[in-house]
Amino acid sequence: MPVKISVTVSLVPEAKGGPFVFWDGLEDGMKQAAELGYDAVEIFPPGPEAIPADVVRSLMTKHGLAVAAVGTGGGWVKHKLTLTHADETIRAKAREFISKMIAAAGALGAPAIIGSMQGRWGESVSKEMAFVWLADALNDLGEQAKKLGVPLLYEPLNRYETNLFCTVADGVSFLNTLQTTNVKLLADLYHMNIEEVNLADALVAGETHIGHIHFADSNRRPAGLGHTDFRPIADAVVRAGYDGYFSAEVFAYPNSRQAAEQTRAKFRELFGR
Ligand code: LER
Ligand code: MN
Repeated sequence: MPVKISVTVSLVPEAKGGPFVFWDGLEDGMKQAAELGYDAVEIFPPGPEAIPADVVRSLMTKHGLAVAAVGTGGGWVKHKLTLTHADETIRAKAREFISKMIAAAGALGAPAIIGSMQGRWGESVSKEMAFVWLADALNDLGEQAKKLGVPLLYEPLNRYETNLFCTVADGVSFLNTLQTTNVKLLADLYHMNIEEVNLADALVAGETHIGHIHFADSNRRPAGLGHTDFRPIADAVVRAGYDGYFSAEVFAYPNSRQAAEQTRAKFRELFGR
């Protein structure tokens, strides 16, 4: 199975200025993704109600696209929910939100992503406590996703966005402490550019645990518009047997259409398709 290419569509106006390519609704994003020869879209919805299975499935059929993944960051952006919040009620709401997102994404054959909803430790929350809460939530939510036949994706973020863990290797160590084997890592090349010694080596070392890749350049612009050297990364992931998505979670730079075109062209240059 070859690697596949996906592009992000944000349905959250409050996230404006964030690293997403298309912003004008699912129909528009999917139409443009199909025109440019993408395999899939990755959706960033405000909540589960924004991606009703019947509506999204008919768009998938119409445009010949899969849904690569669904982000849960709306739970943070809109409701400030995290899995490691000091307040037990907020942690419970965060779990409930993610649980509904797993169900909504699963109905589309897609995994949900835990990114910014992981939160951080500090103040009244000790590091140890945060990891206990995180592990408990991931064991539970990972098994829920398993029943739907999809993994749950967990994304290590850079040091400015979390203090839980920031590298692929630390992510693998953490996954190895879980009871569930259904949580996979999301390797975001932008975060990795800040945290890893060598991106290709980190991807090879973590490959069996990596379920999804965010395809972004060093400055979070589309691949090819920063200083990341993509050739060794592409060669390494192919050699390691990765057959998941490269999904463009990047700024709409210089605009949505050109960001999608640039990403598509870079993917073709790297992978020949
Ligand atoms: C989400 O995928 C991510 O990478 C975070 O930086 C939140 O934007
Ligand atoms: Mn990301």
